[in-house]
Amino acid sequence: MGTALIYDDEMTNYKLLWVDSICNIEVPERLTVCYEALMRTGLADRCVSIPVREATDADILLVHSEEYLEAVKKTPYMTLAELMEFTLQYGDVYFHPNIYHCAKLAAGAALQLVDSVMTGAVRTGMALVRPPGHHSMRSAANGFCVFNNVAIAARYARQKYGLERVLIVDWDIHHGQGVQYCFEDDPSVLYFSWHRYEHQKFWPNLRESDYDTVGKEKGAGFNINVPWNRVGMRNSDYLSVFFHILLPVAYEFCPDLVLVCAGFDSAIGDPEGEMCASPDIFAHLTHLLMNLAGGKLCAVLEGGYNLTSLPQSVCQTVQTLLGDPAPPPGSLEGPCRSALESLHCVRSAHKPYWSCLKYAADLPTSESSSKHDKLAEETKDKAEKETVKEEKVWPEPQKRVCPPVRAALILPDNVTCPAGCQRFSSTEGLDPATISKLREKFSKDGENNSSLTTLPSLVALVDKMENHEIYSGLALVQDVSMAMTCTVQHAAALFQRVLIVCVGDMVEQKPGTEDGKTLLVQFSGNISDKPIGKYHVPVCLKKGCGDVSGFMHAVLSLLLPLGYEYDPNLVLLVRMPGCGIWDSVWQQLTGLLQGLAQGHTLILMQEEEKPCFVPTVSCLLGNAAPSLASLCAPLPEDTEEVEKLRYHLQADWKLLQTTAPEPQ
Ligand code: Q9C
Ligand code: ZN
Repeated sequence: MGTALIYDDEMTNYKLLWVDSICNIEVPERLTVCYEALMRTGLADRCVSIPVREATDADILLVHSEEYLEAVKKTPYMTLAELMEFTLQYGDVYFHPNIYHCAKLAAGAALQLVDSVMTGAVRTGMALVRPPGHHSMRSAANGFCVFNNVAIAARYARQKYGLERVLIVDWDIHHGQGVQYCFEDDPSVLYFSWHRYEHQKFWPNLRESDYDTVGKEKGAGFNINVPWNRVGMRNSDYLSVFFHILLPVAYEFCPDLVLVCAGFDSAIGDPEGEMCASPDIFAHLTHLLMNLAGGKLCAVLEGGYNLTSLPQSVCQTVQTLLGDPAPPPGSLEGPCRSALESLHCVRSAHKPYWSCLKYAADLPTSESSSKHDKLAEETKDKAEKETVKEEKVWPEPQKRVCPPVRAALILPDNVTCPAGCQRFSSTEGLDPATISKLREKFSKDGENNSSLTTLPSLVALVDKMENHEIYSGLALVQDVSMAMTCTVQHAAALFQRVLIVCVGDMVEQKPGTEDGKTLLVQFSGNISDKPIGKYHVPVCLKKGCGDVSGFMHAVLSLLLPLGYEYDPNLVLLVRMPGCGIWDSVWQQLTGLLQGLAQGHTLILMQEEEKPCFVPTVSCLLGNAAPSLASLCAPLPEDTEEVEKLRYHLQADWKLLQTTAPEPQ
């Protein structure tokens, strides 16, 4: 299942024709540098190229008024003076004789993308378009936008394919107020946007861009605004919002399709956003959305004005859509105070609407914390005005590792190896001393235990993952506990950090150490005999792993933040027999964890679990997990357990925080 790339250089054929210091950043080169970067890196060739089309009047009228469409239709015949005059009635936008044509192509490109994904021609895709769309309103151009490409695409997808729920993720650094207005009272379209806000001091300076605009009437709860009240937000701030707001809500919403307003003015170096997130963060943002809606994701370009970080970010997004594992998230320092304040406000505003947020903290009734923020801000603003804006520099994203073998499987002889994988039983290159040591260690009672036979292969597989010869692996073993103990021992000697995710109860002693070489997260129905520690996180769920909502909540808001902050070199995912996890949940877990350790996931399963082995392998190969049904409320006990753990651990793991510490 491929990835579509939709582009036509006709969309570079319009530009600003007069002097305007606000609009001069929206240039044709924005598109050409992106396309050239995709060509140069070979990414374009790996995509399915789909032609653009013009959106029809009927398409455009899904969102815009007839009067507005008729007015825009006249612009190709206007003189320069008339164009300038026409432009004046709107905010921060310019017209050109060819912009109407390009705007029809931009909207049409979004619709072509929706069609390609919905008909199954591809699984995902990206449309590189100009003009952008998310600021344009029913009867107004705004913020470089003429027609609202993504809003039109959402209505079109709902109508043509009978979709019930569409999620729009707007990671552009501006608020897509046009999208918000379009779907404000519509519960079938969930709109999420983060945006530079600075307490309404930043464009478009709207009161309704704040966290407390949550949607109206039936649509209450289906509009999520995350205002950034400071510039300089970093990777940790963005990821925190994904882990603690967007992903839990998105999984509860259960979309049939995900549309991304993919603006890259939220990346470092952008003159509009002034944020500090690195271009490779978009690999993770993309990856984290790719297991929703069965992987049906359409990214449509919006903003992005730094001609270096824009193409880098686009390449990261497209490479992730193509299924290449994400780069290491690097060291994340945790969210800043201002981001935590925003996070807290948003979670509390949306508590009434989403059961995953039911236990979110209320806003403090006193004005203490906001006062503190205002004070700090005034001091900071003064300091900022005195310093000259200096050019940001950042390293070019590293070339992502792409080992030749995607998934290697250690299987009993009677199990056939699925297509696209490599059967692995090689012990070549293994030190015989290592093997005999293993045998000594694990053969109890001196008997020649037949479950020992896979151990040398496991060790060899771990070696090849360390060499980047193989991405990921799966072993069907006779004794999962023994295999785990053995693998952990070997991997901890080889890798700096190993994340062990254990689903179900362990029979033998717990693997791992307290020195940070391993981090163990264990999900089970029983209370752990070992206490919670920085590197030992037992998650006790009421129904074990059998409650979908409780388990997913724990994965999204506990396991993922821990995993990202820990930044392992290997993820060991262990499925204990009888753990009771649903196959679709197990697949989600497998898919999500592949964002870590550059895709180096090693899965251990007991031989009897053969039925779920093919679906698991499919996820290792980069296929999306099937969509979970709309999640109901997690059991209160489970939410409490996750909250308790987050509270215990947030001093050690900053990505678990959701509220700002009390000011001293
Ligand atoms: N410096 C998009 O990114 N000008 N539009 C703001 C404040 C308008 C951005 C002026 C920016 C529009 C799609
Ligand atoms: Zn923008």
